Amino acid sequence: MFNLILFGPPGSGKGTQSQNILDTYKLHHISTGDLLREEVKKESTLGLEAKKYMDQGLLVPDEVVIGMISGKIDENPEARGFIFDGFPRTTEQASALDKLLEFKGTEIDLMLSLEVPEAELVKRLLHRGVTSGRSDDNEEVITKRIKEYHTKTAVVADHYNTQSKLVNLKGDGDIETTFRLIKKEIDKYLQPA
Ligand code: B4P
Repeated sequence: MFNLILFGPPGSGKGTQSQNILDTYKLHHISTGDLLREEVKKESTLGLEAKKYMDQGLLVPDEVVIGMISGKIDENPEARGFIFDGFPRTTEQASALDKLLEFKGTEIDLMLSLEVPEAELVKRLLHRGVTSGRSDDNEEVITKRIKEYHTKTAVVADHYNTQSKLVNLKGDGDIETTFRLIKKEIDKYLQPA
């Protein structure tokens, strides 16, 4: 089993590149952002709670997100491996993920961190806001999300760096160029399926 964390600030291309990785390596994709948006759409209790945070550009509480992830791993025992997209976003989530995987006899193999300058992030997210209708893609909320990333999430890279699993990649090229950089790293562990 090969387990990858795709890491980076909001708008760095985690969701976009997850799709490319999925197509090439047939890993199972777990995006906490997508899972939370599905719950919001269903207007479930979890979704209504999560929406309060997401609409403000804040992280959803750890216990809500960790519970969701555990279920998704259990539902896919035959997976070749997992892409964790947008998770973990706090050191608490990282420790919980490590424990969860250890319990299942596996671990994170690699964290790829996409580095993109802030001005480019804002530009991409404002553009996505026009087409996606996402309530968190306006300038005020984007600024809050980037701030949350710096205060709570950026430190998660250190967690995996101390385990020698972190690789930083330039994420400001076009989608194909960035995917070539990602593929070069994953190929060291796994062949395309
Ligand atoms: P997410 O859904 O994870 O989304 P994101 O960080 O905004 O975007 P991503 O990096 O995936 O960017 P994308 O590929 O779409 O989070 C949303 C919210 O959910 C959070 O703010 C939080 O409230 C909550 N949440 C999620 N996970 C959580 C967790 N673990 N704990 C607590 N709360 C959590 O790319 C953005 C845009 O750029 C797209 O339009 C794309 O087309 C474009 N783009 C991508 N790559 C490009 C490139 N190379 N060149 C030009 N444009 C590019």
